[in-house]
Parts: sequence; C-alpha cells; structure tokens
Amino acid sequence: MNDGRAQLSFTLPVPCNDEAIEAAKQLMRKMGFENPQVVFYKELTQGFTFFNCYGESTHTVDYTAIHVPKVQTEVMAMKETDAFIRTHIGRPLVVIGASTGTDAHTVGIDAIMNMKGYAGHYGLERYDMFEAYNLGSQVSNEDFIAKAIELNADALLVSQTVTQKDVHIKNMVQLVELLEAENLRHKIILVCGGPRITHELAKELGYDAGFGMNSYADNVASYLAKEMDRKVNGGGLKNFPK
Ligand code: B12
Repeated sequence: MNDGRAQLSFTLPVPCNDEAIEAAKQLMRKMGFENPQVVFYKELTQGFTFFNCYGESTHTVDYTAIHVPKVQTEVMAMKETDAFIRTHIGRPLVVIGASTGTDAHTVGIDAIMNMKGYAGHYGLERYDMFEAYNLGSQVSNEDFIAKAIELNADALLVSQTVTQKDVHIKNMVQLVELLEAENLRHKIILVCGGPRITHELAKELGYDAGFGMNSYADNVASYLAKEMDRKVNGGGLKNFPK
C-alpha cells in the first residue's frame, strides 16, 4: 500500500549474463522504477534473456479525476434479458455479427454469438429472444449490409481485432458511410467490439456502443434489449401485459 512496488516481466535481445542483468536494471530505472531488482532471469534462446523484476514506481495518478466513457446498461442474466425482450418488444431481435473487412479473427465474435458461449457465458444463439446470425470472418461491409437488408436486421455486431495501421478505423468508418448511403443507419443498432475497441472510440466513429476485452454476450444482449426498447418505445412498456 502506497509503496509503489510493482512486478515487471520483459525480454531483452542480449545474451544471458551479468551485463544483461545490469541492462535490465538500468532499463527499469529509465522506466521510473527505484531500487530495481532482478528476481529471476533465464535464457529464452541464444541471444535473448527473459527477466522478472521488482521495483518501486515513482509515479502517481489521480484516480478521482479519471472518467472512462462506457456502456451504462445494467447487465442482466440470459433469462432476464429474454423476459425483458418478450415483455417490452414482443418479438425476437434479429442480430447479425461478423468479423469484417480483412480481419480473420473469429474467436471474439464467436465468444459473443456461439450457442456454447465463452468463459461460462452463453452466446446470443442460446437466447430465446435473439435470432442470431454469425457470418464469420473477412466479411466485406457490402456483404454485411446486403445480409442486414435481406434479414431486416435490428442490430449489427462488428468484431475488429487487427488494428495495425488503423485498418479497423477505416473499415468501421466505411460501414457507417455505407449504412448512411443506404438510409439504414438510423434503423439499426450498430455495435462494435474487440480487444482494442473502447466505447469512446465506437461513439467517435459513429457507432452506438463499443465493447472491449472481458465483455460477454450478457453485456451486449442487455444493451441491445434496453436500446431497442428505448428506440421503439422510448424506454416504456409498449408490450407490457395489462
Ligand atoms: C488466435 C489469433 C490468430 C488466429 C485467428 C484464428 C481465428 N479463427 O480467429 C490467426 C492465426 C488466423 C491469426 C492471424 C493473424 N493475426 Co492474430 N492473433 C490471435 C491471438 C493469439 C488470439 C486472438 C483471440 O482469439 N483472442 C480471444 C478472444 C476471445 O478475445 P477477443 O478477440 O479480444 O474477444 C473478446 C473481446 O474483445 C470482445 N469482442 C470481440 N469482438 C467483439 C464483437 C462484439 C460485437 C462485442 C460486443 C464484443 C467483442 O468479446 C470477446 C470475449 O470477451 C492474438 C494475440 C492475443 N493473445 O490476443 C493475435 C493477434 C490479434 N493477431 C495479430 C496479428 C497481427 C495477426 C496477423 C495480421 C498476423 C499476420 N501477419 O499474418 C494475422 C491476421 C490475418 C487477418 N487477415 O486478420 C496481432 C494484432 C496486432 C494488432 N494490434 O493489430 C495479435 C494481437 C498478436 C500480436 N501480439 O501481434 N491470429
């Protein structure tokens, strides 16, 4: 508590010897750690050494001044979300998901959509009140939109993992532009997700919501249910049984 003690692991491209240990300590000092200690080191392969180090950070942050924009929806369990949609919307929501553009990573979108789910959270295919279509990866924005029109989608879920050269930004912006050109943007709840996606970035790019790492189907299902209710009923209880 308040001592700044931290553990750090890294690899340096140098042979495993005393000079390597000194190099690791000097690097720690340059990173702002006082009293650097190398507590474990091992040659990874010839010319590369792995380190575990301890040190005392000299920096502080003002936690009270931090504000991270995030999806504010209260997270409901699967059955609660199903019941909410049944009551408030009265029909299943049609949701199409894909890893779009050149992105070949499918594990993220599968985690959100697959029947069997991920880390103990069932995917949207498991819900009674979602009609979920997972188009897989490398889906062009044009094909994605064509499917949205064909199925009269309520929501589109975009997964983006590769962020090199900002490829995700160009691709996500193009989808918004194409949806606008088709006069569909306002009719569809547009959500994106991925390990380097934030809600803030999503909003900046014209999406309704963005989900990052450690998000699950429960998060996005709850959001979609509440957002759809807000869209069609103004957050009221249109289909609430009298
Ligand atoms: C598996 C993997 C692959 C597999 C993918 C197989 C498959 N079928 O998906 C293969 C080998 C094909 C691959 C290829 C490449 N990969 Co790769 N890959 C990975 C790896 C190891 C794991 C990714 C993963 O599956 N994570 C597990 C899932 C569950 O996590 P997730 O995607 O974050 O999803 C969660 C959330 O983000 C969120 N989420 C995700 N999507 C969505 C969508 C919505 C709507 C919502 C609500 C939420 C949501 O919910 C999920 C559950 O919590 C990562 C490194 C790593 N350890 O992360 C590199 C990594 C992503 N790959 C990387 C790279 C560079 C590539 C290649 C470009 C390599 C190359 N030069 O060829 C190619 C890309 C090819 C292409 N055209 O896309 C880089 C990306 C760097 C960057 N910042 O852009 C990483 C980070 C590795 C690295 N450190 O360099 N890769």
